[in-house]
Amino acid sequence: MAKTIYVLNGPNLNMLGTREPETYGSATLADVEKLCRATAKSAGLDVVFRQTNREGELVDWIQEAFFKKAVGIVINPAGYTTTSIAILDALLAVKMPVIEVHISNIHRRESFRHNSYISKAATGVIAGLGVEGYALAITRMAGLVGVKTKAKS
Ligand code: CA2
Repeated sequence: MAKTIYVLNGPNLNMLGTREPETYGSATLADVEKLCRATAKSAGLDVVFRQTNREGELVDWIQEAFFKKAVGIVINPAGYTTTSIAILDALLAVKMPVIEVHISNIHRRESFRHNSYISKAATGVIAGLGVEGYALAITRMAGLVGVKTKAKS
């Protein structure tokens, strides 16, 4: 049975592709999900893909990933990046590889976006590479958790 990773998305990311294309591009969240599923499939991983506008729901899903024996978490915490000690604590507690993804380069933007609490629990951080950052994170996660990527024919 394939190993499972969780790809979790925070508040307002359900708006992708509908507003602010200059910052976040034109892909919708459904497009991001398709990209993640295709990347996970060729990396030999199963994926649980979710989005919520609620902080506690993200905490619940991080704990769920642990109890269901997932092997890693890719997370775009969105607006909770710079505020949520609860999400940080949940990620620290589950002790599994975590890759933090931001579609935009948070370090080129307003200073209030720079200080991520989540990074303190992250194995690595990808920012500014658009939605392709999710695919890069999943491919690297496969390497971190010891799954061999299928050769392309
Ligand atoms: O660049 C990212 O991925 C962010 O995590 C996105 C967050 C922002 O608060 C972070 O600083 C950086 C915002 C997500 C909102 O997404 C929208 C997408 C389209 C239209 C409106 C909001």
